[in-house]
Parts: sequence; C-alpha cells; structure tokens
Amino acid sequence: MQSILPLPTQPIKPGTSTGQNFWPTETTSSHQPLASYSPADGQLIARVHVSTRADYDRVVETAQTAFAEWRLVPAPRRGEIVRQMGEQFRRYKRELGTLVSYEMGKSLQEGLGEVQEIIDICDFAVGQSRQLYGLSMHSERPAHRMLEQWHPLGIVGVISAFNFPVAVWSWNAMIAWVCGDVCIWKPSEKTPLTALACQQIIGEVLRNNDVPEGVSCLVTGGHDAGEWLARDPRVALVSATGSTRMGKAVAEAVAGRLGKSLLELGGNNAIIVSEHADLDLAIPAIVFGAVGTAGQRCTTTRRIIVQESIYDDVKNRLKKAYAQLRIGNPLDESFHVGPVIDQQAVNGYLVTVNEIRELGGRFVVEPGVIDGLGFESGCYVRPCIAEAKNSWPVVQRETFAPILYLLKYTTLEDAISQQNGVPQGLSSAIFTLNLREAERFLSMAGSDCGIANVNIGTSGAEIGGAFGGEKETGGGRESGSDAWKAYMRRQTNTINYGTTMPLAQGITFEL
Ligand code: UN1
Repeated sequence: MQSILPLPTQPIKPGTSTGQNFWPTETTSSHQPLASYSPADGQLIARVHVSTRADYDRVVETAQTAFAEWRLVPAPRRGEIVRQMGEQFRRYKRELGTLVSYEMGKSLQEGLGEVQEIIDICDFAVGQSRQLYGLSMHSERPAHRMLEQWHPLGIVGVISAFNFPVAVWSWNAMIAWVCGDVCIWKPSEKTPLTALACQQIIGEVLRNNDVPEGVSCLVTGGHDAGEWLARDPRVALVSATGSTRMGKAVAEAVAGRLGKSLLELGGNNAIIVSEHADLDLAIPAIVFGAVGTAGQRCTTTRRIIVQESIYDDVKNRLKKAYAQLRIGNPLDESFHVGPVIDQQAVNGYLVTVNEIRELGGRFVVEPGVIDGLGFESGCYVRPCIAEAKNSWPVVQRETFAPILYLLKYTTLEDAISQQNGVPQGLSSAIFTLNLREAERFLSMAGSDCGIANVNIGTSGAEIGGAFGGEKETGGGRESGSDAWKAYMRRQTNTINYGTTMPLAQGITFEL
C-alpha cells in the first residue's frame, strides 16, 4: 500500500513561525527522534523531534505568559474560537481520520468517528462557554451576599494514549480552553503525527483570532516528558489517559506537590447477558465491543457474563459472528478489524493467550498472529474468545488486545458480583428486557463502574456524558456533563453591603 504522507528524511521540527502552536524550533536535543511506524503496513511514516528539558521549560514559560492574557478573554469569546476550531475539524475530517487510521491502525470508519468526537466536543464546549455557572447562597447574616465563582486554573497538561490519539486530547483541551486555561499536550510517543496534524489544523484559527502564542502547546517524547508535567508545580492540572501503571506514577508525582490530577485509566468491562436479553441486539454489541479498534479501547468489552440457561446459545452465536469477521488493512473499508499498535502489543496478546491455555481455558474462537500478503507489519492478530473464570489473574487484568472471556452465572446477584469483582471500574452493561433486572443493575447495589448501560454495549460512549470510572480506572471524569469543573478553581465570595459587622456562628466580639 502507498504511504499517505511523503516520507521526510529529517525529523519534523514544527516551527513557531506560524505562531500560536508553540513548539520550540531550536533544540539542544541529543535524543533519538521518535519514529512513527504504521501498524497497517509496517512503513516508517516519519521521524519526529523529541523535546528536551530546555524545550519543555520554554514551552511552560510561554504557556504561563499566554495564560495571563487568555484568562481575561470573555468565556463566550473563547467559545467562539473553539467553534471555529470545530469548523476546521469538519473541513479536515477525512484527512485527519485517514491519518489516525494509518498511524494508529484503527479502521477508517473508526478514525473518522474519532474526528467526529472532536467536532462534537467543540460544539459542546461552545455551549459550555456560556454556562460556567456558580451558585448563589443565602447568607445567615443580614445585608450579606454569598456566591461562588469559577476561575481558570492555569496550565493543563494533557497526557494522551495511542488508542484515541486525538479525541481524548480534544475532550480535555476544548473544555480547558473555554474555561480559560492553556494546554500543554504530551501525545503518545506511538502516535506523534496525529498530534502534529491537530496543531496544524487549529493553528489557522488561533492566528486569525490573535490568540496569544502558548495557549496550545505540544511536547513530544516518552515517559520523561510526562514526568516533567507531573512534577512541575507550574502545571495546575495533569489529565492523564493510559495504563493503570502510568496513572499511578502520575498520581503519586502530582499528589507529591499537592497538584490536581484527572485520571482515565484501564478498564475491564463486562456485559451481563440475561436470559431475558434480546440476543439480536446483544450479539452485535458484544462483537463490536470486543473487536472494535482491535480490542484497544479502554471501553472494550473484555468479559461477557452469561446466564447458564442461554450460555450455549450465546456461545454458538458468537462463534458464528466471529467467523464472519474480516481482518485486514484498516484503510480498506471492507475489513472489520485492523492491526494492534505494534509488536509489543502482539507480545502482550501472546503472553495472555499462553496464560489462558496454562490455566486450562478453552478457546471457543482460536487466537493467532496472521502472516502473509497484506499482513507484513506482523501486527494483525485474530480476535479470540476463551471460556474462563473471573478469578483468574489473567481475567483480572486488562490486556489491550481482542481477547474476550466467556463467563457463566446463575443468579443476577452472582452476575453483578462477577462484573464488579475486578480491580477496574470503567464501563459495564446488561442486556435484558426485564425492568427489575435493569434497574437493579443501575442501582446503588448494581454496577460499580463510571458507565453502566442497558441494552447497549460498553464502548462508544457519547461526548455529552461524563467519561471515566472508579477504582483502578482512576476516578476522573472528562468530556461532557459537569466535567468542566475539574478544569476550574472554585472561589466562594461573601460580600457585606450593610452598615454593621456581624460575625458568623453568632459570635460577638465587642471592642
Ligand atoms: C478510550 O478508549 O480511551 O467510549 C476512549 C468509547 C470512545 C472513547 C474511548 N468514545 O469507546
């Protein structure tokens, strides 16, 4: 397949000459540039400069200066700038979606869907820019007024993962910008080009609106760049998406300086399939949830918990559905499943597959790595299904690959306890037409996850809701609902417009 980008011979060093997309041109770097390979065909797409500590410090200083100005821009005006960004993403949807698909390996449909999430959050953020509401309270003292206001935080560091290389950044950045913050984005070292493309796409809007340079910054590199953000007291909030291991390191570093963090980490998402389920709805939801993005969404369906009376029926239907899956180049729309991100991910898949076998797990749909014509990158794996036990260590952890565990239950109570019986708490679902079962699943005694669905799968959350989960998922909420509050600081104000000085709590203090 032809590469969709010309292959530059030198590492890309985006300049500041275009202004407003701050990434320093000069480098004292002796670091190896990042090489971005496509998992679709194994081709080197480009090499990208890695930020040095000196680069990083200059970015932070520029961002600080920009913040002093940006916070004074009225929020609806900031919203108008984000609206224009949404227009740009509409214009470049196909190009960016294609690059996401090529650099990351998800299907073109899903690449386009990811850009659609950016467009949607831009629209949401525009409305939000006029709704940064604080409450007013009645004071207990006469001629006093109490209210709360929400002020911008400052610099927001956004650490994003390879699997949603652009959408997750936008959930954070668009909301942070209408809130009056400035952003420093550290994209995954596996997908630097999509990040560069986003910076280019919004650059024109920032220039046309005379937005100060430093409102949107990018630093590239591996975990040390992430660590700089986490340890830096100049960075008010670090929003990190990725593995639980990474999240724990970020949380510890940020907490060590009493900064704020917003974490969106691993999931181990289950679907309960009740004997009252409409299987015509359940089967496609399970299959897309398990194999979409080659099992590399944090919301991927990893476990299905099936009522024993319909277990064999569900198993057979899934077997049939998996037999129809077409695996191949993600840019070719006739395929359902593309590659995993790299060899490391293939190894992770194989380690888990071996562990399942060692534990005595039976594969209903066999695993394997695909080779031959069209699969030269070595990153194409077969989505598989294994009969397992919820307590197995391998089932308890998240393997970022298309491996689905089939579990059995007797009572709904047992199903809910298996569903909750993992360290993670991101997404969950039940398929049932029984109202009592559905409501029990959604009740305080039901799913313990940040997302709980009825008759839809675990992935594909809309941007309008708050996104995130509990336990090892990290507890953060981003995107819609009132997630904006994490990007602002709350200030409580009391104003005395009277002629006396009454104290609260009835205290008298006579001089
Ligand atoms: C992620 O995998 O980190 O809910 C984000 C979904 C997508 C976002 C996933 N809207 O599947």
